[in-house]
Amino acid sequence: MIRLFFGLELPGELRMRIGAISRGIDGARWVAPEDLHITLRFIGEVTGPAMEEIAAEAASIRFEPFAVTLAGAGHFERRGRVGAVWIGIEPEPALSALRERIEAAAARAGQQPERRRFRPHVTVARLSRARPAEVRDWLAANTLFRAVPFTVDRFALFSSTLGRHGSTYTAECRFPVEG
Ligand code: 2AM
Repeated sequence: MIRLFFGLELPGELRMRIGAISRGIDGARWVAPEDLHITLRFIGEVTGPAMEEIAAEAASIRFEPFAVTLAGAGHFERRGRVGAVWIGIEPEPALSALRERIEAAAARAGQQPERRRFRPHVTVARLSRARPAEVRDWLAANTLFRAVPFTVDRFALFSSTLGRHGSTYTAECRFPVEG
């Protein structure tokens, strides 16, 4: 079985920039710069043949290149606790449209529909017992984060491997605009 998700890779300069703000919360599990990404559609554990089917459907997706701007910072809570901090993404209809096409491709490959609302973000750290004051300070320090837009001209099917220091991600297939 292999754990998969669709997502966007980030340009190196952006990953470096986020790497530079990946500090200041004691006990946070910071995502390594090379693993920073935007998830478009989480798939989960599948077999090799299922992965091939998913990739084959994704390969039929066509889209026009578009620009994405990372801006702002936020957090996700679970059961009243901050579980992750992230950098946000400015609303971009072309990004949502690409996500819809990936959702349709996943459905054609037999995946159950994703019912959760799409909240595009770049997870910077996962937290379990962080001090609220440190989380607040990190969010305040990065609320004005804003990067130059970058062009999205491909998306990727990533595998996720759980290692000793958390998950690492590998782009297994890339799907460029030209098909
Ligand atoms: P996160 O960054 O917000 O944690 C690989 O695990 C990617 O898929 C991560 O970016 C993660 O989002 C996302 N992901 C993991 N489990 C998920 C789930 N059950 N539903 C949706 N997305 C998930």
